[in-house]
Amino acid sequence: MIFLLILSLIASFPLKSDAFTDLMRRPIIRHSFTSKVVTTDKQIDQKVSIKPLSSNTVVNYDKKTFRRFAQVELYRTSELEKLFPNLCSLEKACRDISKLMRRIATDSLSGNHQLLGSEQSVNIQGETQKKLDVVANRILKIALCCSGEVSVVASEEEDIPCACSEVTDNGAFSGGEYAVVFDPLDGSSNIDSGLPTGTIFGIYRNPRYGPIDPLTTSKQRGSELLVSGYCLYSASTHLVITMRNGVHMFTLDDVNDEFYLTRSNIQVPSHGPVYSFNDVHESKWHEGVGNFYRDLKSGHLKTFSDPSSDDGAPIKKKKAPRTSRYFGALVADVHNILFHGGIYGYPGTTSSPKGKLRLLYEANPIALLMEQANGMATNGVQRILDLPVKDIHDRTPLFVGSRDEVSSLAQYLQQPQKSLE
Ligand code: AFP
Repeated sequence: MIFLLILSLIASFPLKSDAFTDLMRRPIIRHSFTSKVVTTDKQIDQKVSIKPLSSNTVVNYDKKTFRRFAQVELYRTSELEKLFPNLCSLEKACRDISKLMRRIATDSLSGNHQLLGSEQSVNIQGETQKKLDVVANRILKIALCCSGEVSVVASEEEDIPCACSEVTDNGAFSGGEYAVVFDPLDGSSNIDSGLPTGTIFGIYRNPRYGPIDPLTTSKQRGSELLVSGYCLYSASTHLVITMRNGVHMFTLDDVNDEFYLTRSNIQVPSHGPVYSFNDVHESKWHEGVGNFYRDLKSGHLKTFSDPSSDDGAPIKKKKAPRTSRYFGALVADVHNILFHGGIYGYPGTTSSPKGKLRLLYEANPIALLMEQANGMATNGVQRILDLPVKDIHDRTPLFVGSRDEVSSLAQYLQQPQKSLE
């Protein structure tokens, strides 16, 4: 009797009961922030074994530390095997600079002004160097030269490239196969306000024959770069790198003081909404850049027919959503575009036709990285990586990001228009 009563009760709530069973069967779905792929709990557990964080537990993200990754990748290309200690030194330098960045404000509170901007010097280009620029520069120089495989370091903060034998004051450090160029602290004007900054680096091989001349070695085209990347010091510290094997991102785990692989084979979207320009100089840009910029902002970029064809008028493309972001640090702006798609631009002006950014230390490493992520980098007319480096402090206009937006800019510049000069 009781059994029949229970049966009739269940039968009277069929919908509720079905919905409940269905809900119980469904796996819990998590949206993975990094990959935008919907993943179940089980899949996450299989991919990474994460233990709860406490001071004495080790987080094992599938053992993909930066060093493990570099070891495996370099081993594949036996030609680059010797780069391993060099990359480890770079990684260590990024960790050290990241720690300094995190401490800078509280150090100032406790009266330790050693690393603040109060003590300033002026670099070769007449710009004020914050103290931290100088410290970051020194950290990188020592770390790279002591790795043993680097014989030349060229820094944006110094007037000429240095031989490692001079940096270490030891002739034993003169025989390394590689030269490293870097901007130790890109976006240093952001330091005082706690906004993002970065380190940009590129690695070349020394010419195989003849004595190593630091200046000649450093003046190679971007197309000769073996490795390039940046460290972003922001809410998290990221090391983003290409060894000409795609673009990979590592994130610093502050607890373990270890960089873990968090994104591999990053591809910049072929088009995207972000535009990053400082338009304070807009009135002094080349007319073509100005036209492109205004159409970009309005969401109506044009496509132009081949100038040799006869049908004339440009076609307005379908309106595309746009959003403006500008951090004032190339590393941060490029990082944002790498994930969301769009274009970063620092054009030349009538008074500074080559703009502000340095070809060797900023444009070339970022250009290789963006090309490896399936994006583009030009000065508006030519591919950045093909530009000759005449002087180590050469500057260049830079347009970098998604293929659609960067190639559209090149099209605007090809249209007949009166130059501003
Ligand atoms: P600082 O290192 O002097 O702050 O310059 C940063 C930078 O070279 C680059 O990272 C920025 O994108 C660009 O200059 C910002 O320049 P503006 O302040 O002229 O926009």
